[in-house]
Amino acid sequence: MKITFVTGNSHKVEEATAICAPRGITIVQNDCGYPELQEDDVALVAAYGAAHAADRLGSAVIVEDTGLYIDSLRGFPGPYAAYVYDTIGNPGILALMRDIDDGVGGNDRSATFRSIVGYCEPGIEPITFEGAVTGRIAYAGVGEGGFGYDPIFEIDGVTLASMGEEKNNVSHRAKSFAKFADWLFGRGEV
Ligand code: ITT
Repeated sequence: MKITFVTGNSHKVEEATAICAPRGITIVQNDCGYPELQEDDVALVAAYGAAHAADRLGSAVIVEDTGLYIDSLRGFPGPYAAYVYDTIGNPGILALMRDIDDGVGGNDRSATFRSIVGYCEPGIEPITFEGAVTGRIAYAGVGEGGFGYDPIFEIDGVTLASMGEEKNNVSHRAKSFAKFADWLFGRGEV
């Protein structure tokens, strides 16, 4: 089946396609945009965005919202990951974490990516699917692949930007889209 993915980020579309195509789902990008709530919970942002886009387009849609939660920065930038990336970027995050070592007492570089897929059809309540992955913030950017925070987010010593296709097996997005695909399959739509 085909599903419309409302996003302005073509990297997300490439990754969603790599994850969903083997499951019989074709992802079609629409970059018409949607209002992003200033909310602490990315699930609320995705649900609201999906409902708004479904009403506007008059069809079933998905949106996807990502948050990055750095433990030693008390969850910063969290749902504001896009704004922070566009302002201070990876160099700014690395600078904020200059004095933070991996070690005991919670003073470490651990971080979690959360991805929420929001699905909606006109006239129904939106449904959300979450995927999360925990890793750590590297001491410097490494790797040419991926996008956004990928060069500074590592899992078992390898940054997402260095993983190539493997990112689509282990990432937050791999998990949220796999849950969404399983749900579609359960409805008999694929
Ligand atoms: P849309 O809202 O149009 O889908 P966006 O890029 O604004 O696209 P988000 O608000 O979900 O998407 O993204 C929050 C930020 O996190 C943004 O700066 C992204 O570049 C970054 N980001 C999202 N997914 C990521 C990933 O898999 N790896 C690294 N950075 C990611």
